[in-house]
Amino acid sequence: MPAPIRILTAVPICDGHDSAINTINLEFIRHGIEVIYLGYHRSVGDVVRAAIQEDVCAVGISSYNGGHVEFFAAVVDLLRRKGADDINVFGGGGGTITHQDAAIMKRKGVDEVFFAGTSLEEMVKFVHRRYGKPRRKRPRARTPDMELAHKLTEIEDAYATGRKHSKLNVQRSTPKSDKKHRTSNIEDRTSNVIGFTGPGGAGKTTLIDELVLRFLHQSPEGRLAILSHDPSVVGEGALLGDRATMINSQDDRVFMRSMATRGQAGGLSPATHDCLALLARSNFDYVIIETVGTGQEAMPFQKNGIVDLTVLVMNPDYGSRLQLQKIVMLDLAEIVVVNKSDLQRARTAHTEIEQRLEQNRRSQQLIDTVAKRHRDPGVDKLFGLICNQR
Ligand code: B12
Repeated sequence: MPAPIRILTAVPICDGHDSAINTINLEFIRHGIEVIYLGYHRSVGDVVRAAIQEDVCAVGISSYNGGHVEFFAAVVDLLRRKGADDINVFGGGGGTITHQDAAIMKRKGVDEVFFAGTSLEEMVKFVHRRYGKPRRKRPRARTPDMELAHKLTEIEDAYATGRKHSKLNVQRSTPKSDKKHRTSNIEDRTSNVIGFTGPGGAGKTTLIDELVLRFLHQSPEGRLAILSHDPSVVGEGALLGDRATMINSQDDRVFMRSMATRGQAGGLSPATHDCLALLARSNFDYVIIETVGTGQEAMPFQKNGIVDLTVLVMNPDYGSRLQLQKIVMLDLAEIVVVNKSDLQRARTAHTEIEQRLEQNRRSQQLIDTVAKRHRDPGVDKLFGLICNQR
């Protein structure tokens, strides 16, 4: 099976018209395309950085508030200057983009502009026809981030197509049974790997973004990587939308990659381990891995000990106390976070989870956070704990 087409979509800076792109995203994923959605009000630099890190075939821009000739051209130009000229640009903007504008945009390197009245089917066909073929020989990566992005694609593609990928120089080793070695079995790792998991809607992505903000302030030279997962079925598309939430993470010191689970249950993708191994050897201070929203039985990081520290993020609204007995990760996580602790049920949740953790007789930490709140003291405490375990 060929690897899914991956495209990035975004709405330009000073533009909040996201309704069109939301509709188009859904149509693309219904037709087997993996869409990384960057969100609205995004700068040229943010779009190009994301396109390179995600190593997409093309960027789809939806523009309504004017300035489209300049914005589209600036994206094409910056991609070329960064040596990523194999990433194409296309898009639309209803009646706000005239035919004359579109002709100028095409002369400046934009592949296609769609006008009002185009059917969704036509756009899907265009993407399959234009970007569905395997990419020709890749241009030589000009930066370490671009090289990393290309290698991650090779790994994902090898898994998708069932090819062996021994040539990719991704080493695997046997699990360490010695409990004292809490480091993962990923060889030659230089980074600390922190795993975040928990049910959907608990606020994992927002929490990670807040931790990234603190890291960027604390370490002016530091770099970190994020490997983020969203669910998908084999051969189907996926909406990889974490970038739209992660505002602070749109920074040159953050390398972020979005992965679809491509049919694997449990929160991660078949290619995750190898991708993580590569990232962990790539001189980041931290590699953060975020699972999809998981169920009670999930133990995403148990296999081969792929993380150094596991954080379980819970929503206070998990139902009755009995439900807690069934959540396996409550036995395994080093840190349990009750996010959205401004909600009414949060105090009860804290007490019930505390009692549940006491049964384990391990030194697990329990922290209350409100990740969406600026400078939340709970998030500060979590950040301190993560830094201290290094
Ligand atoms: C819906 C809408 C809104 C909604 C937006 C809701 C949302 N979350 O998106 C609301 C009411 C909030 C809004 C607000 C504003 N709006 Co308004 N809005 C529109 C409206 C009516 C429709 C746009 C739309 O979503 N169309 C639906 C899409 C699916 O269809 P389409 O546009 O025909 O696009 C086709 C193709 O171009 C293609 N396409 C589009 N994008 C992409 C991307 C890719 C990758 C691909 C492949 C294809 C593609 O898909 C469609 C296929 O048929 C337009 C008027 C119009 N008729 O276009 C004004 C319009 C865009 N808005 C306008 C303005 C001025 C504003 C405001 C500034 C008003 C104000 N003073 O507050 C604000 C700004 C909001 C902001 N933060 O940016 C102006 C822009 C004028 C300009 N550029 O010169 C317009 C043109 C109205 C007008 N005639 O004055 N707006």
